[in-house]
Amino acid sequence: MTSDQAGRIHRALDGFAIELPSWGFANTGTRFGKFVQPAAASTLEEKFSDAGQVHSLTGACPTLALHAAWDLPGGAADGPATLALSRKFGVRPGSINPNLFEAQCYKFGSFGNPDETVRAAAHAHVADCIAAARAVGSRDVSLWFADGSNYPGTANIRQRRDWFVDGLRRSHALLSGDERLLVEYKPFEPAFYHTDIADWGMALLLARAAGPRARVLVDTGHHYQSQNIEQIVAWLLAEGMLGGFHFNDRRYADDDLTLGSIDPYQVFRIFHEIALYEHETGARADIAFTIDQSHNLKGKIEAMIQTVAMAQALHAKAAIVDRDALLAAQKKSDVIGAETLLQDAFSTDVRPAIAEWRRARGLPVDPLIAFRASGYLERITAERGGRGAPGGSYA
Ligand code: LRH
Ligand code: MN
Repeated sequence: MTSDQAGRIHRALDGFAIELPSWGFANTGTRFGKFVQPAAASTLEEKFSDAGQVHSLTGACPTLALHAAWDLPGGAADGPATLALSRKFGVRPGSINPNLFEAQCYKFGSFGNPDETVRAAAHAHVADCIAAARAVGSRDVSLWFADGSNYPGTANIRQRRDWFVDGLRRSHALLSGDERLLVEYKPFEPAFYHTDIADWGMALLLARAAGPRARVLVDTGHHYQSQNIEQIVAWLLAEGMLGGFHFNDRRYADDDLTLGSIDPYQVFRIFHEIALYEHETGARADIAFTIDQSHNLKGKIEAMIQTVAMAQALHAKAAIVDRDALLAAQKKSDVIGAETLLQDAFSTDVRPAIAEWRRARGLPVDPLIAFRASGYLERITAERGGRGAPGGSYA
């Protein structure tokens, strides 16, 4: 590790923040069940408290993504109480995620529902979320739609597309300042024949149709097995339409496993494409990094700390790619030369440089060991443990 590389890692980590999902601290499950963890968070205060732990130990996650129905049932009216929790635990409210998939009325969709009263209800929910975002000082309203169908011929795909254009335009018109709409795509689940926003192209065209404050959100778990995700990232960067990520890992589908647990090279390649874009354009990519995982078997706070540390390590590895040498190798089609530059960076042990970065900022060298020694888990298990099994489907 050269001192130049260590310096690049420290600068990269100084500029790196990743948002925590409130639902990642709560008891979640699969359609086959939910294994309850006594220490799991179920109130917004507990979610902010746990996020505060992760941020205080890693120094890299100053914001908490909130899911409207689960965290802000009162919408904007919950603003003052939410800001009080934010001040108490030192983590700011992050992206606001409308919930357009749980209510019974959304059986046949939300923005894409043939019933215009349901579409109007969905529009109103997103409007409430935009007001809630403004009330807590959040910039992003992050939209994911479960909308789609399960059988051929049962949905008018073009008609539903038009309704999405209309709905997103209505929502976009309510934005102000630097507020953004993030449009997340997903190829399937819970719909298993067609999903209205199924891939990056559909999300890009809809975001463009909505207006200049709309961007595309890439959830790493929302791709077919053989899709080249970093190529999609490169295209969205080139189009100026990449707004954010939901990071997780998967072996099969939208498994929502912890980042880098299955294919760490995947996330490294994504960070590399972003770093190369910034290197070549001199522009800072305006991207919101967020974790979107469900921790069914791992301790939720430990899984979150593990994820943030992995994200920092992969971001650090991408920061030390010799990009000038890479561009030269690419220019003369030096295949092995170019490939080796990426592999060298990926196989570099960046842990000593990260430990130095943490030490210099008064952070524990190993946040997971520090968490285990803190007694926090024992304390919240005692405080929260007595509660029975929580209700609710996802979180
Ligand atoms: C859908 C999704 C979406 C969330 C949910 C918790 O699969 O990725 O981002 O709202 O998970
Ligand atoms: Mn997601």
